[in-house]
Amino acid sequence: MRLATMTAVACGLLLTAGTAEAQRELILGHSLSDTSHYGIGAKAFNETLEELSDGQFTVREHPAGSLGGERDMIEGLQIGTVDLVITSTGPLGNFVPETYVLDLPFLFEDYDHARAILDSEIGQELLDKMGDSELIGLAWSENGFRHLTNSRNSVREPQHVDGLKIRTMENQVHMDAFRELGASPAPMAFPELFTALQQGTVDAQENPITVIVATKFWEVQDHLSLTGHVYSPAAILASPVFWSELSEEEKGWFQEAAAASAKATRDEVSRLESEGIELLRDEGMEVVTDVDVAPFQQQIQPVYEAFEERHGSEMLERIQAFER
Ligand code: EAX
Repeated sequence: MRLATMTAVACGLLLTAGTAEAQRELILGHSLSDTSHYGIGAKAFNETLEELSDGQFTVREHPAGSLGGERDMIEGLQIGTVDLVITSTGPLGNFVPETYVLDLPFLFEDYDHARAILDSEIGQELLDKMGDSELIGLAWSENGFRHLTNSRNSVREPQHVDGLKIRTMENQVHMDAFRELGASPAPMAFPELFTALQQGTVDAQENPITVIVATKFWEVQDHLSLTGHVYSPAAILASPVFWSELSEEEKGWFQEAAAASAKATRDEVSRLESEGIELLRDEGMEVVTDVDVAPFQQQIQPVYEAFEERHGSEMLERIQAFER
Protein backbone atom coordinates (compact mmCIF):
# COMPACT_ATOMS: atom_id res chain seq x y z
CA MET A 1 0.00 0.00 0.00
CA ARG A 2 2.60 2.49 1.13
CA LEU A 3 4.91 1.56 -1.73
CA ALA A 4 2.09 1.99 -4.25
CA THR A 5 1.28 5.43 -2.87
CA MET A 6 4.92 6.46 -3.00
CA THR A 7 5.23 5.26 -6.59
CA ALA A 8 2.12 7.18 -7.56
CA VAL A 9 3.48 10.35 -5.97
CA ALA A 10 6.86 9.88 -7.66
CA CYS A 11 5.19 9.41 -11.05
CA GLY A 12 3.11 12.52 -10.48
CA LEU A 13 6.23 14.53 -9.72
CA LEU A 14 7.99 13.27 -12.82
CA LEU A 15 5.04 14.16 -15.01
CA THR A 16 4.83 17.65 -13.53
CA ALA A 17 8.53 18.22 -14.05
CA GLY A 18 8.27 16.97 -17.64
CA THR A 19 5.43 19.31 -18.57
CA ALA A 20 6.86 22.33 -16.77
CA GLU A 21 10.22 22.25 -18.57
CA ALA A 22 9.29 20.55 -21.86
CA GLN A 23 12.96 19.84 -22.43
CA ARG A 24 14.22 17.45 -25.01
CA GLU A 25 17.65 15.85 -25.16
CA LEU A 26 18.48 14.44 -28.57
CA ILE A 27 20.87 11.62 -29.40
CA LEU A 28 23.70 12.56 -31.76
CA GLY A 29 26.02 9.83 -32.99
CA HIS A 30 29.34 9.84 -34.85
CA SER A 31 32.22 7.45 -35.35
CA LEU A 32 35.21 9.43 -34.04
CA SER A 33 36.56 10.47 -30.64
CA ASP A 34 34.90 13.29 -28.73
CA THR A 35 37.98 15.49 -29.23
CA SER A 36 38.00 14.95 -33.02
CA HIS A 37 36.71 17.41 -35.63
CA TYR A 38 33.32 15.65 -35.40
CA GLY A 39 33.41 15.99 -31.60
CA ILE A 40 34.09 19.70 -31.94
CA GLY A 41 31.20 19.90 -34.41
CA ALA A 42 28.89 18.05 -32.02
CA LYS A 43 29.68 20.50 -29.22
CA ALA A 44 29.12 23.52 -31.48
CA PHE A 45 25.77 21.99 -32.50
CA ASN A 46 24.74 21.60 -28.88
CA GLU A 47 25.84 25.07 -27.82
CA THR A 48 24.06 26.82 -30.68
CA LEU A 49 20.89 24.77 -30.31
CA GLU A 50 20.75 25.24 -26.56
CA GLU A 51 21.20 28.98 -26.91
CA LEU A 52 18.68 29.47 -29.72
CA SER A 53 16.04 27.30 -28.04
CA ASP A 54 16.66 28.80 -24.62
CA GLY A 55 17.54 25.39 -23.24
CA GLN A 56 14.49 23.65 -24.68
CA PHE A 57 16.64 21.38 -26.86
CA THR A 58 20.04 19.91 -26.09
CA VAL A 59 22.15 17.26 -27.76
CA ARG A 60 23.89 14.32 -26.11
CA GLU A 61 26.92 13.20 -28.06
CA HIS A 62 27.53 9.47 -28.56
CA PRO A 63 31.05 9.41 -30.06
CA ALA A 64 33.46 6.72 -31.20
CA GLY A 65 30.93 4.46 -32.89
CA SER A 66 29.19 3.73 -29.59
CA LEU A 67 25.91 3.57 -31.56
CA GLY A 68 27.49 1.39 -34.27
CA GLY A 69 29.09 2.11 -37.64
CA GLU A 70 27.92 4.89 -39.92
CA ARG A 71 25.58 2.57 -41.82
CA ASP A 72 23.96 1.44 -38.55
CA MET A 73 23.53 5.05 -37.43
CA ILE A 74 21.90 6.07 -40.72
CA GLU A 75 19.48 3.17 -40.33
CA GLY A 76 18.86 4.41 -36.79
CA LEU A 77 17.82 7.79 -38.20
CA GLN A 78 15.33 6.15 -40.54
CA ILE A 79 13.56 4.32 -37.73
CA GLY A 80 14.01 7.04 -35.11
CA THR A 81 16.31 5.31 -32.61
CA VAL A 82 18.95 7.97 -33.36
CA ASP A 83 18.04 11.67 -33.78
CA LEU A 84 21.14 13.22 -35.35
CA VAL A 85 24.26 11.86 -37.04
CA ILE A 86 27.48 13.33 -38.37
CA THR A 87 28.69 10.87 -40.99
CA SER A 88 31.06 10.63 -43.91
CA THR A 89 29.48 9.83 -47.27
CA GLY A 90 31.03 6.33 -46.98
CA PRO A 91 27.84 4.28 -46.64
CA LEU A 92 25.48 7.10 -47.65
CA GLY A 93 25.36 6.23 -51.34
CA ASN A 94 23.68 2.95 -50.42
CA PHE A 95 20.77 5.03 -49.13
CA VAL A 96 20.97 8.12 -51.36
CA PRO A 97 22.70 7.14 -54.64
CA GLU A 98 22.85 10.80 -55.74
CA THR A 99 25.65 11.36 -53.19
CA TYR A 100 28.00 8.89 -54.93
CA VAL A 101 29.15 11.70 -57.21
CA LEU A 102 30.93 13.30 -54.24
CA ASP A 103 32.99 10.15 -53.71
CA LEU A 104 34.68 10.28 -57.12
CA PRO A 105 38.47 10.47 -56.74
CA PHE A 106 40.27 13.66 -57.79
CA LEU A 107 37.00 15.53 -58.38
CA PHE A 108 37.60 18.44 -56.00
CA GLU A 109 40.73 20.54 -56.39
CA ASP A 110 41.21 21.79 -52.86
CA TYR A 111 39.31 22.63 -49.69
CA ASP A 112 37.95 25.96 -50.94
CA HIS A 113 36.69 24.34 -54.13
CA ALA A 114 34.91 21.51 -52.30
CA ARG A 115 33.40 23.79 -49.67
CA ALA A 116 32.16 26.30 -52.27
CA ILE A 117 30.39 23.54 -54.22
CA LEU A 118 28.81 22.01 -51.14
CA ASP A 119 27.63 25.45 -50.02
CA SER A 120 26.13 26.19 -53.45
CA GLU A 121 22.76 25.05 -54.77
CA ILE A 122 24.45 21.79 -55.83
CA GLY A 123 25.05 20.95 -52.17
CA GLN A 124 21.55 22.04 -51.22
CA GLU A 125 19.99 19.84 -53.90
CA LEU A 126 21.93 16.85 -52.60
CA LEU A 127 20.78 17.60 -49.04
CA ASP A 128 17.18 17.83 -50.26
CA LYS A 129 17.56 14.45 -51.98
CA MET A 130 18.03 12.80 -48.58
CA GLY A 131 14.30 13.33 -48.06
CA ASP A 132 13.54 10.58 -50.61
CA SER A 133 15.24 8.08 -48.28
CA GLU A 134 13.67 8.94 -44.92
CA LEU A 135 16.57 11.19 -43.95
CA ILE A 136 16.74 14.94 -43.33
CA GLY A 137 19.90 16.58 -44.70
CA LEU A 138 20.77 19.57 -42.50
CA ALA A 139 24.23 20.66 -43.65
CA TRP A 140 27.46 19.62 -45.32
CA SER A 141 30.19 19.38 -42.74
CA GLU A 142 33.60 17.92 -43.40
CA ASN A 143 35.86 14.95 -42.92
CA GLY A 144 38.73 16.03 -45.22
CA PHE A 145 40.93 14.97 -48.12
CA ARG A 146 41.77 11.30 -47.72
CA HIS A 147 45.33 10.01 -47.68
CA LEU A 148 46.72 6.50 -47.73
CA THR A 149 48.44 4.73 -44.86
CA ASN A 150 49.87 1.21 -44.84
CA SER A 151 52.15 -1.14 -42.96
CA ARG A 152 54.22 -2.42 -45.90
CA ASN A 153 55.98 0.23 -47.98
CA SER A 154 56.20 3.89 -48.93
CA VAL A 155 53.64 4.77 -51.57
CA ARG A 156 54.70 7.18 -54.32
CA GLU A 157 53.24 5.59 -57.45
CA PRO A 158 50.28 3.38 -58.28
CA GLN A 159 52.45 0.27 -58.43
CA HIS A 160 53.20 0.69 -54.72
CA VAL A 161 49.49 0.17 -54.05
CA ASP A 162 49.38 -2.98 -56.16
CA GLY A 163 48.59 -6.01 -54.02
CA LEU A 164 47.78 -4.09 -50.86
CA LYS A 165 44.82 -5.36 -48.92
CA ILE A 166 43.06 -2.15 -48.10
CA ARG A 167 40.11 -1.39 -45.93
CA THR A 168 37.72 0.89 -47.80
CA MET A 169 34.50 2.41 -46.68
CA GLU A 170 31.35 0.54 -47.65
CA ASN A 171 31.19 2.52 -50.87
CA GLN A 172 31.09 1.19 -54.41
CA VAL A 173 33.00 4.12 -55.95
CA HIS A 174 35.87 3.81 -53.46
CA MET A 175 36.06 0.05 -53.90
CA ASP A 176 36.15 0.42 -57.69
CA ALA A 177 38.95 2.98 -57.46
CA PHE A 178 41.22 0.79 -55.35
CA ARG A 179 40.52 -2.20 -57.56
CA GLU A 180 41.71 -0.13 -60.56
CA LEU A 181 44.94 0.54 -58.66
CA GLY A 182 45.50 -3.18 -58.21
CA ALA A 183 44.68 -3.24 -54.49
CA SER A 184 42.31 -5.67 -52.91
CA PRO A 185 39.52 -3.68 -51.22
CA ALA A 186 37.93 -4.94 -48.02
CA PRO A 187 34.86 -2.82 -47.18
CA MET A 188 34.44 -2.49 -43.45
CA ALA A 189 32.68 -0.28 -40.90
CA PHE A 190 34.99 2.20 -39.21
CA PRO A 191 34.70 0.82 -35.64
CA GLU A 192 36.26 -2.45 -36.83
CA LEU A 193 39.20 -0.82 -38.57
CA PHE A 194 41.77 -0.33 -35.81
CA THR A 195 41.64 -3.99 -34.78
CA ALA A 196 41.77 -5.13 -38.41
CA LEU A 197 44.98 -3.14 -38.91
CA GLN A 198 46.41 -4.34 -35.62
CA GLN A 199 45.74 -7.98 -36.42
CA GLY A 200 46.98 -7.63 -39.99
CA THR A 201 43.62 -8.56 -41.53
CA VAL A 202 44.28 -5.59 -43.82
CA ASP A 203 47.57 -3.82 -44.67
CA ALA A 204 46.25 -0.39 -45.48
CA GLN A 205 43.51 2.16 -44.97
CA GLU A 206 42.82 5.68 -46.15
CA ASN A 207 41.41 8.60 -44.19
CA PRO A 208 41.93 12.32 -43.68
CA ILE A 209 44.72 13.56 -41.37
CA THR A 210 42.03 14.47 -38.83
CA VAL A 211 40.89 10.85 -38.57
CA ILE A 212 44.42 9.40 -38.59
CA VAL A 213 45.24 11.69 -35.67
CA ALA A 214 41.99 11.14 -33.76
CA THR A 215 42.26 7.35 -34.05
CA LYS A 216 46.01 7.07 -33.39
CA PHE A 217 46.58 5.01 -36.51
CA TRP A 218 50.33 5.58 -36.09
CA GLU A 219 50.19 2.77 -33.54
CA VAL A 220 49.35 0.29 -36.32
CA GLN A 221 50.56 1.92 -39.57
CA ASP A 222 54.12 3.02 -40.43
CA HIS A 223 53.69 4.77 -43.78
CA LEU A 224 51.56 7.74 -44.73
CA SER A 225 51.36 9.08 -48.30
CA LEU A 226 49.66 12.39 -48.94
CA THR A 227 47.68 11.14 -51.90
CA GLY A 228 44.65 13.38 -51.25
CA HIS A 229 42.90 10.99 -53.64
CA VAL A 230 39.39 11.91 -52.66
CA TYR A 231 37.62 14.64 -50.72
CA SER A 232 35.47 13.23 -47.95
CA PRO A 233 32.52 15.41 -46.97
CA ALA A 234 30.51 14.77 -43.84
CA ALA A 235 26.75 15.11 -43.77
CA ILE A 236 24.81 16.28 -40.74
CA LEU A 237 21.60 14.29 -40.87
CA ALA A 238 18.44 14.25 -38.76
CA SER A 239 15.75 11.64 -38.28
CA PRO A 240 12.41 12.42 -39.94
CA VAL A 241 10.75 10.85 -36.89
CA PHE A 242 11.59 13.74 -34.55
CA TRP A 243 11.86 16.32 -37.36
CA SER A 244 8.19 15.91 -38.28
CA GLU A 245 7.21 16.94 -34.75
CA LEU A 246 9.04 20.27 -34.90
CA SER A 247 7.54 23.66 -35.64
CA GLU A 248 9.04 25.79 -38.43
CA GLU A 249 10.79 27.95 -35.85
CA GLU A 250 12.31 24.91 -34.16
CA LYS A 251 13.50 23.54 -37.51
CA GLY A 252 15.26 26.85 -38.07
CA TRP A 253 17.18 26.42 -34.78
CA PHE A 254 18.41 23.00 -35.87
CA GLN A 255 19.45 24.33 -39.25
CA GLU A 256 21.44 27.11 -37.62
CA ALA A 257 23.00 24.66 -35.17
CA ALA A 258 24.04 22.42 -38.07
CA ALA A 259 25.60 25.37 -39.90
CA ALA A 260 27.57 26.32 -36.76
CA SER A 261 28.64 22.71 -36.34
CA ALA A 262 29.87 22.46 -39.94
CA LYS A 263 31.85 25.66 -39.56
CA ALA A 264 33.53 24.54 -36.33
CA THR A 265 34.41 21.19 -37.91
CA ARG A 266 35.83 22.74 -41.08
CA ASP A 267 37.97 25.12 -39.00
CA GLU A 268 39.41 22.16 -37.12
CA VAL A 269 40.06 20.22 -40.34
CA SER A 270 41.99 23.21 -41.72
CA ARG A 271 44.03 23.52 -38.54
CA LEU A 272 44.94 19.84 -38.40
CA GLU A 273 45.76 19.59 -42.09
CA SER A 274 49.11 21.24 -41.36
CA GLU A 275 49.68 20.66 -37.64
CA GLY A 276 48.51 17.04 -37.78
CA ILE A 277 51.23 15.99 -40.22
CA GLU A 278 53.93 17.17 -37.81
CA LEU A 279 52.24 15.29 -35.01
CA LEU A 280 52.17 12.08 -37.07
CA ARG A 281 55.87 12.46 -37.90
CA ASP A 282 56.63 12.95 -34.22
CA GLU A 283 54.73 9.75 -33.51
CA GLY A 284 57.06 7.93 -35.89
CA MET A 285 55.15 7.74 -39.17
CA GLU A 286 57.11 8.06 -42.38
CA VAL A 287 55.29 10.74 -44.40
CA VAL A 288 55.61 10.91 -48.19
CA THR A 289 54.62 14.40 -49.22
CA ASP A 290 55.73 14.45 -52.87
CA VAL A 291 53.24 12.01 -54.37
CA ASP A 292 52.78 12.54 -58.11
CA VAL A 293 49.02 12.15 -58.39
CA ALA A 294 48.79 12.25 -62.21
CA PRO A 295 49.42 8.50 -62.75
CA PHE A 296 46.89 7.67 -60.02
CA GLN A 297 44.37 9.92 -61.68
CA GLN A 298 44.94 8.30 -65.03
CA GLN A 299 44.64 4.78 -63.68
CA ILE A 300 41.29 5.37 -61.97
CA GLN A 301 39.63 6.85 -65.12
CA PRO A 302 37.42 3.74 -65.63
CA VAL A 303 35.76 4.57 -62.30
CA TYR A 304 34.34 7.72 -63.88
CA GLU A 305 33.01 5.73 -66.84
CA ALA A 306 31.38 3.16 -64.58
CA PHE A 307 29.90 5.94 -62.47
CA GLU A 308 28.36 7.67 -65.48
CA GLU A 309 26.87 4.43 -66.72
CA ARG A 310 25.21 3.79 -63.39
CA HIS A 311 24.24 7.28 -62.30
CA GLY A 312 24.32 9.51 -65.38
CA SER A 313 26.56 12.52 -65.89
CA GLU A 314 24.35 15.53 -65.16
CA MET A 315 25.46 16.27 -61.59
CA LEU A 316 29.06 15.36 -62.37
CA GLU A 317 29.14 17.84 -65.24
CA ARG A 318 27.64 20.57 -63.07
CA ILE A 319 30.35 20.02 -60.48
CA GLN A 320 33.07 19.99 -63.13
CA ALA A 321 31.71 23.22 -64.65
CA PHE A 322 31.41 24.99 -61.29
CA GLU A 323 33.12 28.39 -61.26
CA ARG A 324 34.31 29.64 -57.92
O1 EAX B 1 33.56 9.56 -40.88
O2 EAX B 1 34.78 5.25 -42.25
C1 EAX B 1 35.61 6.14 -42.45
O3 EAX B 1 36.75 5.88 -42.88
C2 EAX B 1 35.25 7.58 -42.17
O4 EAX B 1 36.18 8.43 -42.76
C3 EAX B 1 35.21 7.81 -40.68
O5 EAX B 1 34.26 6.94 -40.12
C4 EAX B 1 34.81 9.25 -40.34
